[in-house]
Amino acid sequence: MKVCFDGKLVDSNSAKISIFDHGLLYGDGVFEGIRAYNCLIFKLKEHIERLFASAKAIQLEMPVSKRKLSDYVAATLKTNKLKDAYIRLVVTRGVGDLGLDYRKCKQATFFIITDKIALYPDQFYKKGMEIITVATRRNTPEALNPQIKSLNYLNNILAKIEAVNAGVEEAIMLNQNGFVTECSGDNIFMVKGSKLFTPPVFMGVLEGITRDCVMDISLKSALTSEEKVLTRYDLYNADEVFLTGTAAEIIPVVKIDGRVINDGKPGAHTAELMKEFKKLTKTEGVRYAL
Ligand code: PXG
Repeated sequence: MKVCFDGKLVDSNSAKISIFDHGLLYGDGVFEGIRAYNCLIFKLKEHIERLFASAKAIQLEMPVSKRKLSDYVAATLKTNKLKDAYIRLVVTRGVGDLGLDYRKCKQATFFIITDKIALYPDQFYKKGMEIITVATRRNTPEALNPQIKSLNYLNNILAKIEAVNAGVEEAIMLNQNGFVTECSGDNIFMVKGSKLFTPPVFMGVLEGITRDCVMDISLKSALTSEEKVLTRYDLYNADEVFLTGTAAEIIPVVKIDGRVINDGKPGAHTAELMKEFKKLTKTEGVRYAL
């Protein structure tokens, strides 16, 4: 398996990060998770844009242009002969010394890993999943804005640990005021009547690309979508709940904090959105040849 390391295709075993890299020492860096479906890189432009926006927010000068980075992604997939893949793009502040001073890091490091996708169990999609609310609150936008897809994911990992300890796979995080934000690696949606709701970005959520995509799909469906401040009460009494993310795509949720959502089965609107989303992944994207 090859990876792209600072613009060079090298064997994954020989790609090494320094112990003085601030990405490791301080989580000082940004990343993206992207997918390719049958030689089409889904929403590549949107992911590259978000990566650059995250870098801008942490005042990290990107070591490569958007165009070059897109080319490197395609080249890495091609070298590894991957038709379907998970793509991880990482940019770190680079090598510095033992101190927070980011100015000591003269050159940002970047790498691209492409690999087979580790899919969620089929059961989740067919039967829906159970999730819980955890005590760990989402980072506040005033401190570390969740819009920044930074290498500092401890907030999300702490939430995930709570979920796993309670025997479920995902965690709903609330913000400081107790309103719903998102899960550890996915955005959350609910359906009530013919309306689709998801928490607004200012609540403290990552502006998910799958989230945007689902809202776009809903424009052409019988559902109207709206960003709305949501409480746990709203979720418990929803007709349907589902999660969205690059890795998860769209996963129905059938139980939250012990409350069965509606009849406990994945809903019809969710199924329709899953179908339409699948169609998009088959037809849209940046093509590469193997
Ligand atoms: N919220 C958070 C905190 C995320 O990390 C999403 C929402 C969904 O965003 P996108 O743009 O992917 O729709 C994410 C993204 C993984 C994995 O391996 C997780 C994400 C992306 C790719 C892989 O668990 N999370």
